Amino acid sequence: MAQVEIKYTKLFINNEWVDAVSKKTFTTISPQDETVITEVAEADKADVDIAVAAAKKAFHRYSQWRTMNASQRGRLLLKLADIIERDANYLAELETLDCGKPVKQARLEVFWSLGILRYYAGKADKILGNTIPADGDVLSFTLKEPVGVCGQILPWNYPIPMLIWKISPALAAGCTVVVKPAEQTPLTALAIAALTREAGFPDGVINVVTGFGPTAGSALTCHPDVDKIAFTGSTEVGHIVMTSASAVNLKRVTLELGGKSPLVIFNDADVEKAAEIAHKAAFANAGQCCIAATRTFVQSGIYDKFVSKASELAKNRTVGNPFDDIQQGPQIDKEMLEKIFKFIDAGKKGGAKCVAGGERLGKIGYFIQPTVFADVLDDMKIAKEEIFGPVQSILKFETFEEVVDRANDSNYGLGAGVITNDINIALAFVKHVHAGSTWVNTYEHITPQTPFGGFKESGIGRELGEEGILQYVENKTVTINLPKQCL
Ligand code: TXE
Repeated sequence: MAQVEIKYTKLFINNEWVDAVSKKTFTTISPQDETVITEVAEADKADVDIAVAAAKKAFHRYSQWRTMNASQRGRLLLKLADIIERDANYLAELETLDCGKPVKQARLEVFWSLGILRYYAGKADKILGNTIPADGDVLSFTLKEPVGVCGQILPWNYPIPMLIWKISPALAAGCTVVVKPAEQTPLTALAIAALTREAGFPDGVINVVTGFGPTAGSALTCHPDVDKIAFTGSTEVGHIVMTSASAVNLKRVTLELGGKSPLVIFNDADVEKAAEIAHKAAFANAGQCCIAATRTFVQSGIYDKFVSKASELAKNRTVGNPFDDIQQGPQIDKEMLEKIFKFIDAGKKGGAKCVAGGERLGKIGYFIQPTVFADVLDDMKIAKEEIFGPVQSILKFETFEEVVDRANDSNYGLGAGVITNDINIALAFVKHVHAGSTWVNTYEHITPQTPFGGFKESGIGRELGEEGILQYVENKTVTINLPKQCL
């Protein structure tokens, strides 16, 4: 295990490091060897109340933050980006320690996040309203104003990117934030909190409360002084978040939830290339990815060849110590390990053909062999529910019409992909598939500029791009009575 210095384990409130009011702590565990990494302060309602009060004060109309020029907010974000870049290697190692992803992948994710931070830094002074040719002797225009105090609840699968996705548009828009990282991966959010202080963000603008969902997370979603919640996590908890937000103060809610994304490969595709795209689409981040293409639909003419190539790729995928040069590290925790094996067992018992993997790797650490099931049918558990592990399900299809209906037959609608050389098929698929992001001859290509989010139970609202920042502003319409001669 690499030695990575852990500098911060307390709550970050009002630019200060503080213990939880209860003095409680919780352990964060290494997914690689199941040892305790460290103890971290455990926030609950009392701490969330203090953090929200700090964020509310920082949002006061005469505060340093509210009176700062928008361009200066942008410069602060750029400065933060430069400091994060300076510490990129350290942050990547800390991320790997806490969540087990390959360190080279963690490094790429830090740089990918920097692109998002810088994109939104540039947007801070470009959040524009409209002038409107309204009826009557009036002048009308709209102002885009920051929504207020934002609670931001993060998942454990991409801790740094998810933090940056959430804080960048909120801060660019002029909001203040209280962030709750996932209990499995609190360390990098705390390390980045320290960097926000170094960058010079005023007190209370950014607060980080580490703790559990039903306590700290719920205290945020139920808090009457929180104006907006941005949540990434399970669809199950998404329902809870929505219910509490609406019960308390109708706070604004954006949700980025689960998926069961289809990737459809037609007969005319290059099988080798298609299998590689599908492999990455299913196994990236050990399958712990909301847009993982977990339903690989393959047309009958190339089906057998594709299955054999997919199985070969999975068998050759390197799994092991995430600090080494490997492709896949451990799953996040014991609970997820056990959950994934329930799915693998269901696949085997349900009649799908396991053509690669299917077993645990080693006895220590949460490692699973990359697993491929062929001959999967639509009504099997592994084809319907989100597994969130390194499991690819391959399903055979015959016609375009059939596969579109089958791809859309899901409560989810996050990602979808199509691989074909026929532009008509590609565009028809894009038009008819129910998904927030669709890719043609590629997959999982997410950029700072392009909105991301789900149809149906995959979520509400969009992150990234122009749409992403609009989720953090209120629209104020201003109408001014003007005598006719002034118009
Ligand atoms: O998610 P949870 P879990 C899916 C994936 C996975 C499943 C369960 O299928 O197998 O979710 O993972 C906080 N009020 N995704 O249990 O519980 C929690 O502390 C407020 C998809 O980790 O949804 C954490 O910070 N907050 C997903 C965050 O919610 C609550 C990424 C996510 O935890 C809360 C992760 C509550 N009552 C899992 N309960 C994606 N969309 O990428 C929990 N939380």
